[in-house]
Formats: sequence, C-alpha cells, structure tokens
Amino acid sequence: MHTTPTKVIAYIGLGSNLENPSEQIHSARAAIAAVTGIAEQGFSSLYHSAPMGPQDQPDYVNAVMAVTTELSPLELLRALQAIENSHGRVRAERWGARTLDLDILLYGEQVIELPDLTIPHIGMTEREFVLYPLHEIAPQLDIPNKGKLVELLEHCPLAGLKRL
Ligand code: A4P
Ligand code: MG
Repeated sequence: MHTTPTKVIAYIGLGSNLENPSEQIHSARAAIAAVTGIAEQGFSSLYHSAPMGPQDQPDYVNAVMAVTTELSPLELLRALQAIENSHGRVRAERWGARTLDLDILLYGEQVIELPDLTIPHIGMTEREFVLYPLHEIAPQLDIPNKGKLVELLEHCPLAGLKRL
C-alpha cells in the first residue's frame, strides 16, 4: 500500500549576529529549502534587531521562513541543528552571539513539550524580531494557546526593529 506523507506548515525563525549575518541568513534559507522533505512556502524581509540577552554582543539580523514539511518535529529540529553546525555555530553562552540560530516557531497547530523541543517556541510571543517578520508572511495566524498574531503584536513594541 502506498501512503502519501502528510505535509505540515511550519515556521522557522532565523537569527545571526556574527560573520556577515545577512549572508548567514541567505545561505541558511537555501540550505533549509534544499533538505529532502522540506519545501519553502514563504520568506520574510530581513530585519535588524537589538540583542535580547547579553548586551555586549553585536546587533542581530532576523527573518522568518514558512515551509511545508514531511519531517516529524524532531526530524526537523535535527535537520536545522545540522545546518546550524555547518554554519560554524558554537554553543557557548545562553543567548550569546552566534553565526546562526534556527528555531522552530510553529509546527502546524501542534503544542509540543519534549525535553529537547518546545513548540510554540518559548518566548516567541514577546519577541519583536519574531512577531513582525512572522506577520509579514502569515498575517492571519493564530498561535496555539497564545491567541491571534495581530493581537500579540499590539503588545509588542518595535524596540528598534528595522526592516532591511
Ligand atoms: N529547543 C527547544 N525548543 C526548540 C525549538 N522550538 N526550536 C532546544 C529550536 N530549538 C529548540 O537552543 C537550546 C536548545 O533549545 C536546543 O538544544 C533545542 O533542543 P540553542 O540554540 O542551542 O541555544 P540558545 O539559542 O542560546 O538558547 P535559546 O534559549 O534557544 O535562545 P533563543 O530563544 O534561541 O534566543 N536577540 C535578537 N535580537 N535576535 C535573536 O535572534 N536570539 C537569541 C537566542 C538571543 N538574543 C537574540 C536572538
Ligand atoms: Mg535557539
């Protein structure tokens, strides 16, 4: 019997603040789109943002990508971590500077709480560098357990976020 794998819409947050951040984001986009079982559906503008967390680090470039995927949530996480590693990501300080950070923001409508994976991504609903790019590509979105994206945006100051 042949079964077609189900496709789920997922949203990925991309961030970089080292070694030519815009280039890191463009090359991560291409690497994600090239994974078997992932197809790009949309990509936001690039945004310039002030660092959240330790302030003694460069500003970030952030973006959000919409994909459809046949990968399970954990398979998607592993694929993104492999791409982070191939971009020279070294895990050091929490919230510290990084060449590339790839976060699964949303995976369909699912709420996932595993030791290695929390979806919706923790903190995404308060982060201007996630909500504004997400709104650009998915204005109608509802965040599971959190409410409508447009309403979350009303409580989220721009905090210096700039579209590049
Ligand atoms: N993990 C759990 N849930 C997820 C998920 N939905 N997507 C686990 C991806 N990973 C998830 O992440 C730590 C662990 O989170 C992973 O092993 C994975 O199993 P990490 O990338 O190794 O460490 P981290 O990124 O330093 O920590 P954390 O808590 O994930 O930080 P964030 O939330 O990623 O924030 N400022 C600006 N302006 N822009 C940014 O993009 N990013 C950060 C990092 C800090 N400041 C920033 C930005
Ligand atoms: Mg992360």
